[in-house]
Amino acid sequence: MSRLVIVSNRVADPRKAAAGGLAVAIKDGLQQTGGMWFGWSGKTFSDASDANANNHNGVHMQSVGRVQLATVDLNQQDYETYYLGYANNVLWPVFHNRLDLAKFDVRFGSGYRRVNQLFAQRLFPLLKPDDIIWVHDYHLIPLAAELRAMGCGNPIGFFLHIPVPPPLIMAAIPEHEWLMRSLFAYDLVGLQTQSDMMHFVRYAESEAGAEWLPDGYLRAFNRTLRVGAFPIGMDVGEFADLADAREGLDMFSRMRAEYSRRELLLGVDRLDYSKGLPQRIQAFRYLLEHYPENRKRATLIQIAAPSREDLGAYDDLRREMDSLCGAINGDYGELDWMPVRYIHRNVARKRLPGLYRSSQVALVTPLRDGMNLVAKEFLAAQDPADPGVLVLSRFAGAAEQLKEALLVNPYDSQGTAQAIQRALTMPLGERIERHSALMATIRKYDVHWWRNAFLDSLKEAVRATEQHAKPHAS
Ligand code: GDG
Repeated sequence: MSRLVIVSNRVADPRKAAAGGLAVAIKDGLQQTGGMWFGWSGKTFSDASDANANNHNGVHMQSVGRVQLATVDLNQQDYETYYLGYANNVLWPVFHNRLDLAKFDVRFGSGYRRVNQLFAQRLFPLLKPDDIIWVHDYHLIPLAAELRAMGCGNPIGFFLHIPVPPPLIMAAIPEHEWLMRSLFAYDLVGLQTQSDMMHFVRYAESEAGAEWLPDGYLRAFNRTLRVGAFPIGMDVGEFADLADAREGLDMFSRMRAEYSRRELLLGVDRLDYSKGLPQRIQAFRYLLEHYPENRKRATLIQIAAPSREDLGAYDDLRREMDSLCGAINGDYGELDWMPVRYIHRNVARKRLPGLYRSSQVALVTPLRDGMNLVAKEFLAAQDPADPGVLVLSRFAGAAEQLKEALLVNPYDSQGTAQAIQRALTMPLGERIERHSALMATIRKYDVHWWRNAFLDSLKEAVRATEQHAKPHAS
């Protein structure tokens, strides 16, 4: 069996539940194949002497069971230009349709290219001829092109966890042509949704003159690239185990005891402007104003896990949330009831299932989101005999799959408030019906399906390309 090599910006110990996200998604694939996970250590060094502290030609190697973790440090300038600059001040905002928040600076682009070259230089000597390489997310778009330039002929797939913007928004990135050409060095590009696929293909056709071939292949730059939608799923079983573990049960009973007389609404997000948090608070305010029966009755718990605090836009958001939550509590709160409990801290992953289960309604209302796993986690944690209701933004990738949720436009506070009211008053029979349909979807398209579908499609793409002996670009 070929070894799986995962490359992503950050690397986590796949045995730790706290790692969450990608670690949970790929741990089986890594363990089964004795795989390697390569990425940034999260550390920076400020001078060249510190760089020598790295072993194995600049790579820290650590074995975790059968899996090897290989990490590199970055210097301060690379951290600022590649990570804070290009990844999080250019690609993240633009791909989430926020040109107003993008900061275009030529130094960011060169830092991004430099770090991708560095990753390729450090990774290439560690590769074996039959390794399958799976690169993750927007930090590493040009990695395959750098590896190919060094002579790497391995199958390389790329999965983008964030959405693809409409072609004209994408074209605002000064280096967009270079980014697109770089993507054609992969054998497969995986996206979250059909709408991302549509944007990607339309962009490639209009800006790169690509030809759309049968079976999901695009031809441009003398290369053939396969493109597919692989909506990321969750590990439903792992989450059920977490819910049944001591911390999960403990959290559930504490929340039930504390809020026995209340309806609990819950939001769990990284504090990020893509998540629509101010709009959510405004919708909740509208609910209290126009459906006064919810006063003294409904409480919104909003967990906003700190994220990317070195960036200015996130500081502004934090201040805006402090002010909105303060105002709603000041205007509507009573001695024995606060409308919003806003918690700007990380909650331990083991406690999340209990929190989800004790809530009647989840508010997952991003302005734009690649998928949104919180929506799926909330559903998986519910009691099937008395499940809560999911209020979901139509602009989350998850909305393409989770059709039985109450879909809302998060920019419309009145419409969102009406959906929340509907959720709070939904009869048990309808809740059960919707929940069981949603569970069938998240069980069928779980994280194992996602990984296998992507890797099978990658292998097929490589076979098809070899059969046609299509020339590789340099
Ligand atoms: C990107 C894309 C796509 C949240 N708060 C806490 C916490 N979380 C966990 C959740 C969930 C994960 O973080 C968040 O995942 P999302 O999918 O909601 O969003 P992003 O972090 O923006 O992820 C997204 C995803 O990649 C996967 O492809 O779905 O669209 O933006 O698992 O539970 N975990 C803990 N404490 C918290 O306070 N422990």
